[in-house]
Amino acid sequence: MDTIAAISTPLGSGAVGIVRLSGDKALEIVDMLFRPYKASKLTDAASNTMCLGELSCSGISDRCLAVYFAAPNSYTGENVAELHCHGGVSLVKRVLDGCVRAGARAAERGEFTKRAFLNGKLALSDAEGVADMINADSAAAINAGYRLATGRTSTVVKEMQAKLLDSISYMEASLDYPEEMEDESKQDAIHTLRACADKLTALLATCNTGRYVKDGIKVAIIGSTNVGKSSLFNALTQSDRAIVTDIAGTTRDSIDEVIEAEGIALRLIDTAGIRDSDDKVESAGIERSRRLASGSDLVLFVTDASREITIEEEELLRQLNDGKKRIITVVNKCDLPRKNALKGIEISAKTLQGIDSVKKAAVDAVLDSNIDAGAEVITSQRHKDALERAAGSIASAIDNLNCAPSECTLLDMRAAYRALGEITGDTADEKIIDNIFQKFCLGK
Ligand SMILES: Nc1nc2c(ncn2[C@@H]2O[C@H](COP(=O)(O)OP(=O)(O)OP(=O)(O)O)[C@@H](O)[C@H]2O)c(=O)[nH]1
Ligand SMILES: [Mg+2]
Repeated sequence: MDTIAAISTPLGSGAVGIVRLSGDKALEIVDMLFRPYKASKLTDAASNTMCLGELSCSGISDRCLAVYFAAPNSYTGENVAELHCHGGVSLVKRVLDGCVRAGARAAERGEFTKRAFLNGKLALSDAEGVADMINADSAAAINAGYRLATGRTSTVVKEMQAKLLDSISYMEASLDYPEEMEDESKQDAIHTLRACADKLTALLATCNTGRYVKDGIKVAIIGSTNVGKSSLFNALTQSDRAIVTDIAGTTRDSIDEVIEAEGIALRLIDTAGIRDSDDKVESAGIERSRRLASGSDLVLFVTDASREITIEEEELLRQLNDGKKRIITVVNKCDLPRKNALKGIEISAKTLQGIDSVKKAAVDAVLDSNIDAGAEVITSQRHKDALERAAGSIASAIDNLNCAPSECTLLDMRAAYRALGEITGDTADEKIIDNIFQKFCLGK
């Protein structure tokens, strides 16, 4: 393979900037640019060991660290070298330029990880886990990415594929033999198919939770004007991002912010208070509030404890219920005398009473409590699609097994095998693979 090079750290002034090389000439190139202080060249020193030395290229020098990982024991499976220089933008760009002049090519997005996949170091789903970890913004999302990256999903999928393949081979072989053997192979197949069907059902049941774990929960704060939505938003985000006044109709445009609760990202949206308004700008904001409510995973319906519930609020609640929204009612201003009979979580955005209960309730309302924390969770739509197709083919194989020729069952079993292979990557076509790696950052 040709040799690729990229800056693997974000471009900006920082303590360290890493330029990474992978390919046939990676070691040769690093030896041209870098002189360790305690050896004549980096590759004379031990693999996987940092060496201090002097880097010279593109008219600049740096005292820095370098390391190499000899094939096949590297991230990509190829010879890999890394130059850990000082993290100046101009400096690392010149180092990359030096690598290119010495014979490397600038890497494309995700090309290091793509090579790791092509060299059998990672399953395709493992590589997706790496990207998920990089893009994660909550502890749960990082951990789900980590489980994916370290092969939890690919192992389960490969086990199913292996069992299917055994049954397929047995059934194929039995076609040329007397009926008893065909019956035996069908017995074997039904056993395998039922086990796979159960596993797939269990995996697919985690998809909803998986989506929230990975992408977070979209929470719209909705209610009449002046009930304290923006005050609640500020209390939850521990900021003063939203403007709070005692004038009804303060918030015109929505604002959003991500917080973490119980390890899950909550994507909070403060919205304009909903009421009848002749004001053009306010009406546009109210229209936006309704859209955001309907596009959210959860609505925090805020009401004011210090006054009775209004007809408009009752109407708004009815509309939200009709839209099948998950709703948590939040009764705010509980520091004032209570006049509002609506039941809900009692809080005061002013004294911060009950704010933690709102966070916990938001997570509990959306996450499936039946799924235990350490369980395998499907977080990717792509994996979900493939699992659904595999489950469909397996259901059809089970249906056909005793009433159609074995060939029909075999077709379904092969289709299930291929669908599962799209997850691990062994039957994924080039377009899918390219699409996945293009979502990576440069240098990964
Ligand atoms: N006593 C008390 N006052 C509160 C509380 N929360 C908010 N307020 C007051 O209620 C008024 C309205 O608060 P906002 O947060 O701007 O209300 P809002 O729902 O965002 O209002 P709009 O943006 O106009 O829809 C302000 O004067 C706040 O100080 C609370 O918990 N207790
Ligand atoms: Mg507001």
